Amino acid sequence: AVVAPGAVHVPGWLPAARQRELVEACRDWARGPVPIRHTRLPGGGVMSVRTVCVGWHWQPYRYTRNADDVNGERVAAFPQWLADLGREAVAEAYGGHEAYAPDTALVNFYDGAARMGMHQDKDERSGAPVVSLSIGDSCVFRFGNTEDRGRPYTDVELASGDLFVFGGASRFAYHGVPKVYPGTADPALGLTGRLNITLRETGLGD
Ligand code: MD3
Ligand code: FE
Repeated sequence: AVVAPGAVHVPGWLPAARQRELVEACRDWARGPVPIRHTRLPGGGVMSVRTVCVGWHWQPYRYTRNADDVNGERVAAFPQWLADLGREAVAEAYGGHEAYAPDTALVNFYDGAARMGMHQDKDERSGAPVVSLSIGDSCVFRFGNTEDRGRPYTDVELASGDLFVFGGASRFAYHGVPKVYPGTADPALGLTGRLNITLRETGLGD
């Protein structure tokens, strides 16, 4: 479904086996070299989601190779299979074969109380699309406008296996996650809570 120009939602895109593989990969990344953590904001706040990064380390509001705000280690390398998955995702959403070369992934883990406030993603030096993959519990995803955090916005329920691609005019829209529905994931996934994996091009080069 096209939610807005450049914003395409593909429910149930990831097969169950692929979802389980991604859960395992996220478990590995969460262990290290930089362990999953609640990101501290410069204003003193702490995010309720826990995040681990792959390829580049995101800290508000820049990307680094080493997690100098956590343990100083270099983040895990961005695997080729994840770049391939990103290309498949963009091709599925937009049709045809677009050039897409994501070099970083942010993995967000939500427990039942975690939320993400309305924000824009503008730390990347690239207008390339962001690919979002949801796994585990369902949530309310709020997709807003490019002007401010308020209305108009559209609430969309995201469930396990859903793909969302944000490119073009939607790339710099405000968005957030006001609610997670605990216990809605298939128990066979072996995951309590919600995982969201976003793939991005940082535009930072090697
Ligand atoms: C629209 N993550 O990591 S995914 C984030 O579910 C983030 O964890 C949320 O917002 C999550 O920055 C929402 C959907 C999403 C991700 C990136 C976007 C929507 C976006 C970038 C631009 C526009
Ligand atoms: Fe975001």
